[in-house]
Amino acid sequence: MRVREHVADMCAGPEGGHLGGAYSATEVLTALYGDVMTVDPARPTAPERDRFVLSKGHAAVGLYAILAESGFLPVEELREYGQPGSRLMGHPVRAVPGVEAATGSLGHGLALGCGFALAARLDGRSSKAFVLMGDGELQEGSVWEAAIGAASLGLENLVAVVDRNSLQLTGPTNEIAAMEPLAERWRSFGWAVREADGHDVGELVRNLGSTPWEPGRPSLLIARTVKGHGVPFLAGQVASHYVTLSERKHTRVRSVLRNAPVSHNTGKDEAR
Ligand SMILES: Cc1ncc(C[n+]2csc(CCOP(=O)(O)OP(=O)(O)O)c2C)c(N)n1
Ligand SMILES: [Mg+2]
Repeated sequence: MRVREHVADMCAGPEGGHLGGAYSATEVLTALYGDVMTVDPARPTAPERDRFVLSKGHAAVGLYAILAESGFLPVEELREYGQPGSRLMGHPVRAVPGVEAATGSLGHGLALGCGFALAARLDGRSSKAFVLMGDGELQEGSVWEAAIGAASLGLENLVAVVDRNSLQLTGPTNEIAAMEPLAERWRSFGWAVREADGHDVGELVRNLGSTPWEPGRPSLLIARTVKGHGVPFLAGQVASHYVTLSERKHTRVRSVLRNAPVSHNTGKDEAR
């Protein structure tokens, strides 16, 4: 799929990029921008638009790719990623059309989403706020403050997705900090919770497109994913977190993506 190819191209530049977390989130981004969200690239600041916050801002290369494929940015601009003077930096900023918030310091996106959702309610708009978090990111205490706030305010127009790729910067999330039972934890905070195959666009659209799942509650989707999904020699590898692809590796990644397009159903085979 073109999003993954763009990401590979960006990660082959001098800046490198967070490929693993962009590939685990590719189908979530595709579902959101392709079907679920009400956004218009011709009017990126229209008041009635839905808001998206990439709380795991390090996956910026994935966001730039989907924004370009959705018409917010010229596809050619992706070549400028990481170059001096480019607005496409290692972490996203609001100078980029479609980027609602500067992110990269983990743990802040859910609170931003709460603000967007509350503002919409106060203004009488039907806009929703969508927030994508990493699973390692959930170790930030501010996430749980925002989770309490969202449920207390009854923000049913807030939708959060956890990219549950089970890896963070230095290893498996469950070995670094106990994460489970993740769904029960969010439920106990007052959220409506569902789980889905995070590489199945249809399943993601069905779930993310039908919120609120419970009246008066914010929605949390645990998207089961594989870090680096789509390229067998990177999938499920901690080392996929941040890569600068050599010319040889770039060619290999491009040929895998071209010759064996990613199945949207499961990442399990490719993790082996
Ligand atoms: C507050 C903060 N601490 C540390 C970092 C450095 N950092 C960048 S990515 C990352 C790991 C995040 O893991 P996860 O949330 O699971 O992301 P994913 O696996 O989706 O890439 C860390 C620690 C950061 N960006 N912000
Ligand atoms: Mg992770």
